[in-house]
Amino acid sequence: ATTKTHIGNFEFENCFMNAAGVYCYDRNELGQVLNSQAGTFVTKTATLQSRSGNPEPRYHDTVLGSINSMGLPNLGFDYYLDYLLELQKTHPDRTFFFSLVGMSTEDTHALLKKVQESDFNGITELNLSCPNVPGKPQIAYDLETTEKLLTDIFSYFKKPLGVKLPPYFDIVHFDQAATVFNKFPLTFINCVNSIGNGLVIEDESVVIKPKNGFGGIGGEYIKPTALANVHAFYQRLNPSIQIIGTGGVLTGQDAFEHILCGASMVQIGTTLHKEGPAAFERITNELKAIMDKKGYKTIEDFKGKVKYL
Ligand code: RRO
Repeated sequence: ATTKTHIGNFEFENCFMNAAGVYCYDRNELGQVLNSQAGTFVTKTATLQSRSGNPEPRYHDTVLGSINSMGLPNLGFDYYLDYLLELQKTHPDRTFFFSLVGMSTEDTHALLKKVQESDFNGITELNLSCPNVPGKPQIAYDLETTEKLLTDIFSYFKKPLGVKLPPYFDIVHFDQAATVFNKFPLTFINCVNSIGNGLVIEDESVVIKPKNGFGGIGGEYIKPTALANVHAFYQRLNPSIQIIGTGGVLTGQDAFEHILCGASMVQIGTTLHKEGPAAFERITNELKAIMDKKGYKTIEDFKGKVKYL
């Protein structure tokens, strides 16, 4: 079996990649994903200026997943763009994802205009779902703001663009969000970011320092929510908008389920943080074994084909 895939007009040797925020802070981490079995990588969400993020400890692994309140630490737009432009020369046959968001609407437009004017020829992922910057709401929970933002963006942004979404939890919200996204020439949506503002307690105490312990939840806890979001949007979106599935992927079986729900690419966050880039080879082999056993040769053979009762 092959786990090749495509997003827009770009082909990828493998459907697995990191989730933004994990193994993507600097050239060292991105280089490790580049040289792993992953099909591509996405950078840590970049802001115009570098940020040190929230006070530590700000990431904590649990048996069933993780909680984080990193607060958007990143090396700044120019750092990631320089690396991406360098890779376009050294790896002209490959395509990478650039994750971005501004600390304000004006900053978001400034960032996207810089991408538009640059030689970057990869895919941009606009993060509409960071749950961890005190005082800044998750943009995509406000669909009026989101629609206005996308309207303004697509007036000047002509390169491939997708959005990273928070999980939604109500059928009406799936309907309303899909109606907004269907108005735009998005290349993809990515479901889901961490479930925002959970609270993990161990030994009578919270486990991370920012926000008195509140943080985004990832890992095994969130797979049913992630699958529901992938499939709800798969059912509702124009087929030209592809779906990246993220959330609760520990095994090849988890990835198989994301693809059954409609994912064209699968991202790995908490498991990559726990296991390192060797996770890509293990999970790819597990998915291929499932496909071989079922007689599926490509992911197109089962993508979106989850059975109903
Ligand atoms: O940096 C973070 O705190 C962070 C971000 Br930007 C995000 O989108 N999702 C997340 O779980 N953490």
